[in-house]
Amino acid sequence: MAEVSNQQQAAAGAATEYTSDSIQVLEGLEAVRKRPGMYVGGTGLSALHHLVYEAVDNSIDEVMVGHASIVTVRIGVDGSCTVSDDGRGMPIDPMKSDNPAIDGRPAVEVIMTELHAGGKFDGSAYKVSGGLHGVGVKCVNALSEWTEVEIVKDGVVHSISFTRGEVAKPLHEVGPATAVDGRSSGTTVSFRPDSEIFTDIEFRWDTLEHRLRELAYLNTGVTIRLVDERVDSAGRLREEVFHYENGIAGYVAYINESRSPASPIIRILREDPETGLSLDMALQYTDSTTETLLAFGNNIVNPDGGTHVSGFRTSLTRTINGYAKKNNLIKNLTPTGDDLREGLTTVLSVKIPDPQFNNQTKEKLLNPEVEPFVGRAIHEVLGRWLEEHPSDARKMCNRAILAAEAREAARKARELIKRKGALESGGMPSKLADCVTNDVERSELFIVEGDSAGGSAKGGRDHDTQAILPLKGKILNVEKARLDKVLGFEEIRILIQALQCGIGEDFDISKLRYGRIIIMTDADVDGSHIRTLLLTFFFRQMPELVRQGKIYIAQPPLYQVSRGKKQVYVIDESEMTDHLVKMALAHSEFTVRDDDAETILHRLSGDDLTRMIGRLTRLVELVGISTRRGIAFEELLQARSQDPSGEGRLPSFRITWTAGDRLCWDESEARAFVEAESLVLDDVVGTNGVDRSTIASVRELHENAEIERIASELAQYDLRLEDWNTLQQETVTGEMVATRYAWMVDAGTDKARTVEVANLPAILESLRAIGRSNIEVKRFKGLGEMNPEELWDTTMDPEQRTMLQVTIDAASEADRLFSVLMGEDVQQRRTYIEDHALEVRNLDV
Ligand code: 1YM
Repeated sequence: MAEVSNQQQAAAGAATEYTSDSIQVLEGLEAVRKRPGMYVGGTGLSALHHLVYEAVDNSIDEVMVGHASIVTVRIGVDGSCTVSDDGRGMPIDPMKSDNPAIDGRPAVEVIMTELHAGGKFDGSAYKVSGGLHGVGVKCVNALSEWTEVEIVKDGVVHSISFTRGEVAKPLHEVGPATAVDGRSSGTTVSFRPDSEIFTDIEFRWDTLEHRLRELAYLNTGVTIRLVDERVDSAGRLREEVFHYENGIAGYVAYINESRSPASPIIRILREDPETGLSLDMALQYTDSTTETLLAFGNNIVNPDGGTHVSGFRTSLTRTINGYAKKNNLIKNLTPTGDDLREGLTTVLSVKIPDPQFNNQTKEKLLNPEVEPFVGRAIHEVLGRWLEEHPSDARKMCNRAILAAEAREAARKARELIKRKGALESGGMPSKLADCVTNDVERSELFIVEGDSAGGSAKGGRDHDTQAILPLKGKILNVEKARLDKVLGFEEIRILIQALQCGIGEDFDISKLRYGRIIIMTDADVDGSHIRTLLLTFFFRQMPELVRQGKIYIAQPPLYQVSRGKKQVYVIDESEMTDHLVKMALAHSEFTVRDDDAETILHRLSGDDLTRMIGRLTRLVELVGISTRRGIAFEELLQARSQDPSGEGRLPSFRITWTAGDRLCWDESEARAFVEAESLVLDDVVGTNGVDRSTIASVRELHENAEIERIASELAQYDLRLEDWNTLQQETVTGEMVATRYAWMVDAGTDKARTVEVANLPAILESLRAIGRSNIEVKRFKGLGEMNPEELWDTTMDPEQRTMLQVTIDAASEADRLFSVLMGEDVQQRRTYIEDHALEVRNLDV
């Protein structure tokens, strides 16, 4: 915990002026690179995004103490991320220290490289937006291939850069900040995560969007802007701004968007200057049957709750039941806490000077003083609210009484089923083809759509470990049904019976009969609907199974591709293209000739060839991005001759305004042009009161630097950017002439042939065409169409299959998603589906 408090103490409050000699130094950054798990929770996607949050947390702190107003997060085409704010700027003055290792070094350098070097705690303030393990932005530096920190102070830009945590270019002055920066002070941290550390270095829009929105709700008044420069398939840049005046109350409204409200939103705010504790919460009843609770301690989500949640629960029950009793609303059944929270959406956020969490991942808040603090605040504020709103209060009580009655009905229904044996261990449903083993860890249950697929699955399975449960048609949409109604459905009873772990109050995961529960449905619309219904069931009725990662989605292939005697199965079109390319590469060579197309300069095959094709594919992708942004690549290529440095580089900035556009090679040239033409930059001023025709934007063409880099790599094979679309292949008589580039296919066999290639993109097009020749593609319509052997080989064999594990990394988002998809608001559902129609991907909540 020492680590955490240190960071909590790192940034001082508004009144405390920071000076560089108050920084303490403990150890270096190698520790972070050696054990990323300790510091950012691993090397996977969550750790990757964690880097962004560390930088964002610094900026939010700066906003919360009143020195900054806007935080911008930008994902670059080159896979980098840039976080910036308009705060005071990280300190840059030289350190004064007894430790000779740091004495005299610029503060920013020490902040970025020395573990545990934060500001000294003087008891006057604390850092409330909490980095996960409290080591802050230095983790970003340690775990990035490169990091650059740009600080603007008193109108001057300073910069320092690092490579894998080591200073690469010491702090230096860049020059005066001009109107293009739009601010006289601030901090910008740019970094590219290290692919030697992380398993996947591609930032996900949805993940960042969710967390940044959450942070904007939790910190009223903050403005966070998220920009994705990677450009989607439709050529759009994505950009979203999160700013909520109503804070947490707005969050509750957002979560409840597709539910019908059953009460106003009630806001409870409390601060205790003595202990430094503060509470901000909002709650609202809806007509849904589920409870949604999001709890935060110092901006960190606590999925396992903790003392703030228990304080809330106890106090809510006591307060509402107290009111109901006092007003004689309760007749026979007294609502339990669960009844009182049915359909209740709550967002609960506490801020604590010295937070204590149960473990590294901060799942649960432990501070004992929080429970009575939250409990008392709720009792007083909610108690008063009920007195002042008798009609709403009566409705809330009646709703809970109804829930109590339904619970009683469900209990009776369960009893009845129990007596018939359906929910008891022992009696297994007759449709289930069970496995032999009793070893839960090794066993799997496949839930299959329909009897015919069930037949193939039963025939193909490993009898020892795999059980098959075929379900008929669509199960009930449980999104809006109470347990008593859910239990009325036979297919659901069969499922519960097969799992053996009970449901509702009887749920006990230790009784679960299988280690994995695998949903195996067809790759079509019906299949995906059934899959969503099943996921809704698990998410709403047995959320613990989802939380513990027991639920999987099988990935049956859509195609079988055969070439000669060789057969492979592929999941979708894009995997098929990859595969065809791989096959084509295996029996082709690529040659590059001199300008007269006579002498062969390079003959590429094997790994060399694969690498070259990889680089070229990326190049074509980047050119595609540039084209979709509205700049023809030919135009860019031509612009190379105008490079003022004479080096023939691609331009790296574009200015656009109503009356025209212009390419530039560096930012200062762009600024000079904007000033000379009296244009106004859009990130400097809003559009208010400014003539639109004079508003210009200067956009950095990040991808061009990347294109140059790849082009220089390709030059080693004499592949030239100039050959983008120039080469002539066909003569007027229609005869094919040799060009500089050619594929030699099946060399050394009787099928040997040469495919001449006209230009750079055509190298890839011909390769795909070669891949498609002599192959046969069979498309599967459904699981039932596959014979048992095929189904085993492609989807069920643990040695070969791929499966998706269903996880909840953003519980609130998953919650909302299910409400939208399964709820009653048809228009909202349609909008959601339209918005997401282009993202053909598996539901991975
Ligand atoms: C994109 C990341 O790091 N902004 C930032 C960081 C700091 C300050 C301002 C700052 C804080 C204080 C005084 C203070 C940091 N300061 C420290 C340290 N954005 C980003 N903006 N002056 C400037 O808290 O007293 C660490 S970060 F260590 F100096 F306190």
